[in-house]
Amino acid sequence: MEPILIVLGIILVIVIAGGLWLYAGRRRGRVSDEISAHKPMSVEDLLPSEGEDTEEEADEEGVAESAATLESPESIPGRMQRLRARLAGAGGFGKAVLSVLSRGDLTEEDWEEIEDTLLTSDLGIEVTTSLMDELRTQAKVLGTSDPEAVRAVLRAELLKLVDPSLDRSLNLERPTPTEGAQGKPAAAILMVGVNGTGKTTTCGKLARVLVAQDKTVVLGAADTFRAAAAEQLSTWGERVGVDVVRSEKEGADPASVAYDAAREAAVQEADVVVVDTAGRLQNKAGLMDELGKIKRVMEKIAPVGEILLVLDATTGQNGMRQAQVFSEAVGVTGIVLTKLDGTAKGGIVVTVQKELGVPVKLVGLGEGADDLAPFDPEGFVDALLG
Ligand SMILES: Nc1nc2c(ncn2[C@@H]2O[C@H](COP(=O)(O)OP(=O)(O)OP(=O)(O)O)[C@@H](O)[C@H]2O)c(=O)[nH]1
Ligand SMILES: [Mg+2]
Repeated sequence: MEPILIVLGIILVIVIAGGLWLYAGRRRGRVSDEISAHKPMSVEDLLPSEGEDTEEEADEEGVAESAATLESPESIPGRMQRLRARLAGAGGFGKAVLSVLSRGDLTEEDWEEIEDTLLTSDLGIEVTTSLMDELRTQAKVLGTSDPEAVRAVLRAELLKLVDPSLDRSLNLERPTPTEGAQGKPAAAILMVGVNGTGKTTTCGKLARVLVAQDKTVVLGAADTFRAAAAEQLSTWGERVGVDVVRSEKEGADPASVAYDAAREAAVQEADVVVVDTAGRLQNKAGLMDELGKIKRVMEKIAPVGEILLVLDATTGQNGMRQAQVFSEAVGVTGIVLTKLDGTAKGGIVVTVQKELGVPVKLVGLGEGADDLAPFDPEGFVDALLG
């Protein structure tokens, strides 16, 4: 064979082999890409790689915007909408009852299911029994085949229990000064309740609402039990832009701090003074007496117009006992029901109002600065019904 033909043959073999190798390499690359596309996502995958145009920068504007909007409190209708959404999200007990009622032709078991739901919602035995009687009667008269009619009946019954006729407004009228007191006293609000129910948070949120209504506010840190408590209230004061009267001394007399706050508010001619107190168990007589003293001392300046008992909605019937003792000790004028966002047991609203004869005035719906709303019976019942 001619040497030239041998050389050409070798070149041809090399070219074919190289082509095959390149083709196989491309296939390998594609397959490994496909595999990596299906690997589980790791934290690193969420981080932008260097030099990549990140969304973080774009978001910075958004963050700055929300920090600015934090200073202008949310409107009341907006809050009520959220209350609805949050209660409905938690699965209000009304919704559960409605779903059984709508089955039509209810068996005795169905009625028992309704009764259990009402009892576990903290409505209490007495209210549950009378509501059951009423629902049974209405079901006999009207039947349960029309879901709209059933809903209307249940809505009307729950609304009756929550009682829309109660006056739920806060008393923010400037009081007449006590004889001999100086300055122009502010409307005084005293926040009381057991440990951890949300007193301090409510003071902060409430101050924010009042500021939004163009009122001048002074906060009083009469929880001198823990240094952190005054710190917590001061943080709220800074956030909301109001003065906080506190004692630098841990363990100072809470009554004297409450007095100083009321006096400072009078001197400043502020509209409202909101005084936070330490959480106390209702069975500690000494601490309950202390509360009476705080009130009496504040009244050297002017009468305290509002004593708000802060109750944690998730504590159920235990909250009732607390409510009674606090009411006996200082005469509660309104209830703040907190943590309603974390429970489907809205029945405590009915029980506490019935047993104390004191209306629920405010509800706490979360830990955020705008998560406090005036209690609106219709909105509440609608939310319970989902
Ligand atoms: N989910 C939810 N959490 C709340 C609400 N109100 C308060 N909290 C939280 O409950 C916890 C206790 O709140 P505080 O305001 O410190 O309670 P406190 O009654 O002042 O507590 P003490 O001073 O220790 O008696 C905090 O983590 C709050 O953020 C609410 O309406 N919903
Ligand atoms: Mg507190």
